[in-house]
Amino acid sequence: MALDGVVVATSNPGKLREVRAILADLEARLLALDAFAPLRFPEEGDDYEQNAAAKARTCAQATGCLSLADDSGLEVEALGGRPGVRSARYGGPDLDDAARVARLLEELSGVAAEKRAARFVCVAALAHPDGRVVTARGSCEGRILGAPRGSAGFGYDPVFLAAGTGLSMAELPESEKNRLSHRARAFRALRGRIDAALTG
Ligand code: ITT
Repeated sequence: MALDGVVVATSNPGKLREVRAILADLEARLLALDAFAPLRFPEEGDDYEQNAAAKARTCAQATGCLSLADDSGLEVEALGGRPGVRSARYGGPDLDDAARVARLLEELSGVAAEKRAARFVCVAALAHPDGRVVTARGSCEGRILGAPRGSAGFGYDPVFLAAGTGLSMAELPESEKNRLSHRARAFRALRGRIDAALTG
């Protein structure tokens, strides 16, 4: 089934909302996956680029539409970069966002504020129905707080102090997160390719 628009291949409603805001002035409708029959995505591996490309390509081939996806994660220096590409799977499949945050704080208990450096990473992918894929990466520096703050956003936002703001990602106004986030940077870097795909 082909529709007129670009499909955002994510099952995470927080991501969908952000991608729509970041690409608000795009010359195409951004369609949610639920406009289509349920899709099965491949198991995720340990490489952001490959995971993002696989999600976008699977969606583009199944829907016949240009498709966007992202694979993202939180890299904590004191944990050697974990949970990183496995951020959605951190602590096992049964945890929700709040439980993953609690587990992260527990793992970091006793680690001093200046040793809690972290970064969010996002790889955005654009796939054509013929299988071609391009990707772009963005990141955002910060630090893990001692306790959650704020209620906006999703995932690890309440414990991520965004560098230079004095606020957690969940305390920032949405427009501000969508200006400085890893996701904003990745999709802005991909923007020229998306525009070209829509006109070409
Ligand atoms: P899709 O694969 O369906 O897009 P997902 O949530 O499983 O959704 P990922 O595999 O890319 O997506 O996992 C990324 C995880 O990293 C996500 O579940 C959050 O826990 C975390 N994360 C990514 N971006 C984030 C952000 O902007 N704020 C807070 N946490 C974020």
